[in-house]
This record gives sequence, C-alpha cells and structure tokens, in this order.
Amino acid sequence: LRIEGALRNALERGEFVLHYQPQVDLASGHIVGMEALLRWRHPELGVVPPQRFIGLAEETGLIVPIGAWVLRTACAQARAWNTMREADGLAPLRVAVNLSARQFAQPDLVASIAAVLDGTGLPAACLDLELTESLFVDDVAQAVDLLHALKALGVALSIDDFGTGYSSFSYLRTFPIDVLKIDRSFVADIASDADEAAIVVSIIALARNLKLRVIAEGVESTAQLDFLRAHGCDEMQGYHFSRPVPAEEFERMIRSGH
Ligand code: G
Ligand code: G
Ligand code: MN
Ligand code: NA
Repeated sequence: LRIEGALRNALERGEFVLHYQPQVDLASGHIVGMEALLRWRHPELGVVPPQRFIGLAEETGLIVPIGAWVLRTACAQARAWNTMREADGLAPLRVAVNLSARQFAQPDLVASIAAVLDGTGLPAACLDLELTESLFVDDVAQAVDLLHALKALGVALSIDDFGTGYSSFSYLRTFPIDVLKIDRSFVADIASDADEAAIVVSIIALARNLKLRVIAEGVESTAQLDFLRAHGCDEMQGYHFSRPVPAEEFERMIRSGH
C-alpha cells in the first residue's frame, strides 16, 4: 500500500529514469540499438526494480502515464543520440520500448505513438515496440488490426521473451511481426545443453525463413556469443556486452566508437 502511494507520486516527482542496454549486431560487433528499461529511484526505498512495481502500475492503471513518459523520454533520447551520430557520420540507432497490456488496450495508443514520433522528430523506423505474446490472446482480430495500424506508422514490432508464451506457427502467420527476441531462458544453456541449443537454432532458422530480425537476450558468455553468431543470429543483448546503463554511460559507450 505504501508502495502504491509512492508510485502515484513518482512521475511528478521525477523519480523515474531510463537505463539503456545496447543491442549489438553480431556480424559487425557494432551497437545498432538499445532497449530502454525503466528504473524507479525512490528517495527512501532506493532503486525499486521493475519486477516490484510494473505489476502494480498495471493493476492501478498508472502504467499508462508512466508508459507514455517512457516512450517520450526514450524517443527524445534516441533522437538526440542520432543527431550526434549523424554529425559523426555514424548510422542511426534504434530504440526498443516495452509496452504493457494496459497500454496496448488504450484506444488512443496509435495516435499517442504518432504524436511522440512527431513531437520528438524520431523517424518511425528507429522505434521498436516490444510486445509479449500474452497481449494477443484476448481478441485476436482486434490485436491484428492494432498491429497493422502500428506498423502503418513505420515502427517495428518485436515479440519479447519469444518462446515462453503461446507462440505457434499460425500465430506468426497471423500477426505482422518484425522481430523475435529469444528469451534468455533458452540462451542460458546453449553452449552446454543440446536441447536448448536445438531450440535456439530452430528459432533463428524460423526467423530467417520468415524474414524476421532475431535478437538473442541474456547473452552472458563468449561461448554463447560464438554459438549465436555461428548460427546466424542477427543481434544480441546481454551482460556479456553490457548491463542496462544510465544514459550518460550509454553515451560514453557509443562515443568511444562501438
Ligand atoms: O532490467 P529489467 O529488470 O529491467 O526489467 C525487468 C522487467 O521489467 C522486464 O520484463 C521488462 O520488460 C520490464 N520493463 C522494464 N522497463 C519497462 C517499461 O518501460 N515498461 C514496461 N511495461 N515494462 C518494462
Ligand atoms: O523481459 P525483458 O526482456 O524486457 O527484460 C529484460 C530483462 O533482462 C531486464 O531485467 C534486464 O536487466 C535483464 N537482462 C539483460 N541482460 C541480461 C543478461 O545477460 N542476463 C540476465 N540474467 N538478465 C539480463
Ligand atoms: Mn524487453
Ligand atoms: Na525478454
């Protein structure tokens, strides 16, 4: 209850920050994007991890204004970094933002994303929206329409935690998805467990055949990295390269030539 009260005030008190985790192209080794991850810095509770408040923010509906803040902040930051990179002759970065079920159900979702792109000047092609499979189960036809409307803006749609939800082949045919993010639970043992390795190899092959981009999450070792590269995975994200870091630190990373 105490947390709920604090959460209600957190936005106006400026207690949220975004950390950014690099997404690295496996062929070139270059940073090509980043996932924006929400952090709540409470003056007394310290840094509250998202697992402790995203659920509550969902239940209370607070995730809607918080999510809008996340989207605006991440897009404005990406635009600023891309302006900086353009001056240095570097390719623009993409930014990935997590959308929750409650946000997905907002009738003005498409308009609000269009307004953020417009307001920040970030090209739609630089925004990835991360969705989980659970968002699609309630009303399939409505979800399909919504995804098409989002795609029409020019943004990319990613399936987060791929493999842990309800995915079936018909689902991949039904929903206009651009990116699969392989859940880190599958990546964890690829270098040592033949079954896990087979699953990841199959997801990569599936993505390539369907012309989807594929990103491995939770990459923590060189052995995992080598395995993913050898099997044609496009990008990786994980502690092996970098944890999610504050904006200043991310900026140092991209300035230092990665
Ligand atoms: O760093 P990590 O502990 O950030 O994130 C834990 C979980 O919180 C992940 O499942 C992630 O998707 C979720 N999460 C992080 N940031 C956001 C956000 O801005 N919006 C939503 N809806 N979920 C987020
Ligand atoms: O569910 P989602 O994929 O949005 O959440 C990303 C979560 O994964 C965040 O909590 C982030 O901090 C965490 N994460 C990112 N890289 C790694 C990693 O290499 N290992 C582990 N264990 N967690 C990671
Ligand atoms: Mn995510
Ligand atoms: Na994930």
